[in-house]
Amino acid sequence: MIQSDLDLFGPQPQRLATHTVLLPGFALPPLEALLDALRPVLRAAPFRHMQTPGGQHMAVALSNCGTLGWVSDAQGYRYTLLDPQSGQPWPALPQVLLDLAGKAAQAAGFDGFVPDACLVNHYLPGTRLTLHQDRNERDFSQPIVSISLGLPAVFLLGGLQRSDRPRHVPLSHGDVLVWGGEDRLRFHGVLPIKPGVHPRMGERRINLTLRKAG
Ligand code: MD6
Ligand code: FE
Repeated sequence: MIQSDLDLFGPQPQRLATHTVLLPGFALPPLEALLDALRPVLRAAPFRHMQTPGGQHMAVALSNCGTLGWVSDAQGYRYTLLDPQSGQPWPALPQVLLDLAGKAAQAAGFDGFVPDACLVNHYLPGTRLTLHQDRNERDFSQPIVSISLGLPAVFLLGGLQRSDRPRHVPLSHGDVLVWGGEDRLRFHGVLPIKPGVHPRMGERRINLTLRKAG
């Protein structure tokens, strides 16, 4: 097969580890519907910089939709039913996001993924996310689906020890990363976002991480 034939099928999934799969451009077909669904979510629950248990402010601004929302404050990290800023339940998880997350998980080999939490992270140029593990969820057998929008990023895919040297994974607008199974507790982070303006999303990166938290 010649290269021009291959291109007709678009970029193929890339397995980065046993249970970690990158789906390049997977969020592009439903992108406009996804952005339409996000607008009212972010009106009801605007981006904010949460406090860390150590008393700093997070560089990443965040919001949530779904039954459960991830929060950080002086007491620590946890999921809540109510947005602490409004006192109201987090906005519902839009159907387009539920569908996209289910399809992405399936494409990566995880059947029947039904998230109840979507963390929405907002990065400006220069913002980074330090190495961490996602361990506030109840069931580590459930995967995580992560959608990247806007400015490109370098995702740090580490190992199960903080000291394991992370692999650098470039993430572009529309890419979806799915991981679970034995990779679920890998350390990971995001290098500082390079300055730039994305033609559709402007001067920002937005990451949506969908989880079954409860
Ligand atoms: C981000 N993502 O890409 C931050 N966590 O902006 C995460 O922290 C993350 O992408 C767990 C699984 C996938 C992720
Ligand atoms: Fe994470």
